[in-house]
Amino acid sequence: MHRKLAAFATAAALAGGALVATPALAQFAKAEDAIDYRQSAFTVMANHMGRLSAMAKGEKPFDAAAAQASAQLIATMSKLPWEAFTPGSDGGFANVKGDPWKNAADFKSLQDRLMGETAKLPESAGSLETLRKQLGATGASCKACHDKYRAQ
Ligand code: ASC
Repeated sequence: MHRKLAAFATAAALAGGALVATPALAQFAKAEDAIDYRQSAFTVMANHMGRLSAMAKGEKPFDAAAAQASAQLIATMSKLPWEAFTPGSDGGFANVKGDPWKNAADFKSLQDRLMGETAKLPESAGSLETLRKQLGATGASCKACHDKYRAQ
């Protein structure tokens, strides 16, 4: 009885402590799940950046409604990856360099820069000229982080 109670109390304390100390970890059962999640968000973003880029370069005709939809998706998706950079999720197929966990303030400022630029994309998508300009600023914010923290 006492041992069972003690085991229960220990398990509850551990679970409670883990939830308080590392809320993000609770969303992902394994490091691989966190990596999958954030890479999925980046994949969707890159796909829609590619669609906008094709219009900006004149490879595809400018379609304001499609551009608006892609811009809105990019703005939304750009909020998702960050909680999935869970501590220890740097192995395997993670594709990370430069230790974003050790440089958390710098990493966060790059996230904020990206989200700031993507938030301006939907409004910019009304004309090809404004879209081109804001796509350039957004792409530069992608690249600033990739140069430091994306392995390839
Ligand atoms: C994209 C895309 C990226 C960024 C980066 C900007 O469209 O897929 O990873 O922009 O290339 O330099």
